[in-house]
Amino acid sequence: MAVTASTPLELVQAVYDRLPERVALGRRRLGRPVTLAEKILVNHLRDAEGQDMERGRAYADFDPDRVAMQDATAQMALLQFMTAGLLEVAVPTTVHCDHLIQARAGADVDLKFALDINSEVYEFLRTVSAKYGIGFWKPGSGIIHQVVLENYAFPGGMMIGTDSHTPNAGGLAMVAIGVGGADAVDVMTGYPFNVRFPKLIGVHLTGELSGWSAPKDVILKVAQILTVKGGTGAIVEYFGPGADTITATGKATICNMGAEIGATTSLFAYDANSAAYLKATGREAIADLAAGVESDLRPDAEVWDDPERYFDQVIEIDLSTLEPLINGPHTPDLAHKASEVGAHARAEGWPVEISSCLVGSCTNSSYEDITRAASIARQASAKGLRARTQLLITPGSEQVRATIERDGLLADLEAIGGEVLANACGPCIGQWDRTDLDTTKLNTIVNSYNRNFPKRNDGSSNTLAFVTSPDMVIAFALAGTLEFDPLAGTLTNDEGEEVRLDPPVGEDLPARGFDPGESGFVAPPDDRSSVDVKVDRDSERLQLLEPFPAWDGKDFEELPVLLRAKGKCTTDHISAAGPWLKYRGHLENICGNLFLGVVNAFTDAAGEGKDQVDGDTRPFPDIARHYADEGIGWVAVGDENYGEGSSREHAAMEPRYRNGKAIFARSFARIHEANLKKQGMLALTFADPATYDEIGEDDRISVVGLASLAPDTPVHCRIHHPDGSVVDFEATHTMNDEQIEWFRAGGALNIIRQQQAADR
Ligand code: MIC
Ligand code: SF4
Repeated sequence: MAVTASTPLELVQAVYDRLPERVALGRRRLGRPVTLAEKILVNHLRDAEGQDMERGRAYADFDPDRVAMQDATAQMALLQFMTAGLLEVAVPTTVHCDHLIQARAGADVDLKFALDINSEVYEFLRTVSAKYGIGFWKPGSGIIHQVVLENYAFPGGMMIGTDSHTPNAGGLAMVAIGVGGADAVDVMTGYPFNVRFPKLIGVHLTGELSGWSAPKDVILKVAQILTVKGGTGAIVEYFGPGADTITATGKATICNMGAEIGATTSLFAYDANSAAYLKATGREAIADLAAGVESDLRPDAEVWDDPERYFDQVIEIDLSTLEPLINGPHTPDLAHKASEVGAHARAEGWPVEISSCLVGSCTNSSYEDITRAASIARQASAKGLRARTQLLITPGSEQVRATIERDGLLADLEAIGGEVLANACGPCIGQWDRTDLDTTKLNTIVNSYNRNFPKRNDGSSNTLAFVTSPDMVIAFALAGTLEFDPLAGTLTNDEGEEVRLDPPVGEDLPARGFDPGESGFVAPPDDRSSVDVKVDRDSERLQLLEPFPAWDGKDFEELPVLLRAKGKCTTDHISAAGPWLKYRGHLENICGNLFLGVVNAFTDAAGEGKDQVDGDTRPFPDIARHYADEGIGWVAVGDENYGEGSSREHAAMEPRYRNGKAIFARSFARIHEANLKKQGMLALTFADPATYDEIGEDDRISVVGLASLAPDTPVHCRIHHPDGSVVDFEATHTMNDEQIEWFRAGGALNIIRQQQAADR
């Protein structure tokens, strides 16, 4: 199939050709009508007739239609893929350069600078894509999820992506799942994507959004209800009359941020808004094909009538009563009404004065988002108001940028003081060379992004980040303080008059059509055999991978505890982004950040602990390296939802590379747990959560009976206290037989390598 800047029609046709029959099969096997998620899942099962579909338990094999990767994760994924020895990828795949561009001085300068300092990595990604038949999107073309929505997502499709916000494509009725690179390697090498058959959470939407309430508020509300772990192992399916009132890009915003509640993915049904978006983005032919199977791209009618029967949990949201929300700081589920956030901030001692406001990210950078934001900016100018904070805007894609520039919307934002950055992730992932203030002091920022963990945006834990809709970001920028509710409050303009802001007005699609801007797509060449993929031996940015050693068949006896994490331990805490993004292709070098953000429960210090070899206090990455050099295995201990957040598999590969053997936690986030297992690490959950408190700094941990590791059977473990006392405890795991083999082989990739070598 030709590798193009859009999903080939024959691919979509093939998915729709088998859809009605598979839907019927799903109804027959489940003995009832089915939801949309079930239709799409059954249509992508490798063995639709035989696969166990017990939700939340059975592991199922799926054949996704596409793979998408962004530059920061693609490096490690493709370095792994290269070791499998294949000539080309088995399914249509794309690489998108968006994470490595740092925001410093504005779009053009920043892009040039990124092209320069990242040239080696971009060249690797370009050539490796060319070699293996992968579509390559150059830096500047936009953020992966926006580019995928505009070009590749299609209703009823299934996709995996090496980024946790891949579910963005659920806005176009696609089952799109964020995974680590090793999962992507499975699919790129022709193996199925294996995941637990998801549970289903239904969100019943009634009413209609109006005024200041935006799609973002739906997911900010859902995050408040479900919390950061409430979606774990589940697909969130939005349905009901309210769902069909939301535009395709609005739905994408909601699905995108489903990552923040740990959901496997989120999706909406196909409707008139989906068709309009497909047509506006040059995919009328896909809309025509979708029309032919429309009823199978929506849940069965019975699901609307009696949702409790079909979903494990049902949430009701009346869009007409939904108020604008602003969530944060530190966690995306901490919701406040705009009318209350100021008072709350004062009570908590958070600065109410805002230092910076930012619009953009994969969550909120669509044409509609910018029109709504620009409508506030326009009236602000007319009413004599300007931004009282720094205001930074990152368009989601080159197509959005070119269109909003043509339509005068960028000018509206610039007129109130906005500055436009490159079409990229930028400050959303710490790629922000912040010079506007001294970040050693507590400060508040407001953005339209999705994650707000400490240090996320500017590397400073003193920066308190709140997430909200783009319209609200502009309102807060004009106010300069959290103590402003645009629904009720007034602002003083440059004439000293009190003025009110009217609610935002948006256009979901450009009346004059999209301006594609400068194309950033590079197709692989016809003759790929001569393409040379270079990885310099002395490179600081790229390093070829060696297979991890297989398990030696021995129990893990009396291993030191590298750390016990206190509180939230996200992948940002385990393997920070920002300045460390530059080492994403170099396992040895990126290990320098291992656990640097973790608060040590034994001392309350961040990023350091006691080296058990010599008793000295050192940064965690140094201790881990020391243990690895000495051949000492170790364990680490986490609390709830360990590994929350991103898909970055570095957070699993680094401990593995540094000779970590097991991670214990009270619970794990889905993608991270999968990443640990893929790399041959044990991810063990305390059977009794109180065991977490039992583990001391100088204890040793044993994990025994590993030779008889079996599915659904707890693992026996022991704590050896320094006084010689021993406490036995049990830990559970989620490995099936195949995954136990990954552990034995030293990682799933070793099995693929062996099988590929045997086939050759
Ligand atoms: C993020 O938003 O945290 C990232 C950066 O996009 C990550 C991927 C990465 O770490 O490269 C994600 O969401 O998966
Ligand atoms: Fe990029 Fe931020 Fe989206 Fe991650 S969440 S893909 S860093 S824009």
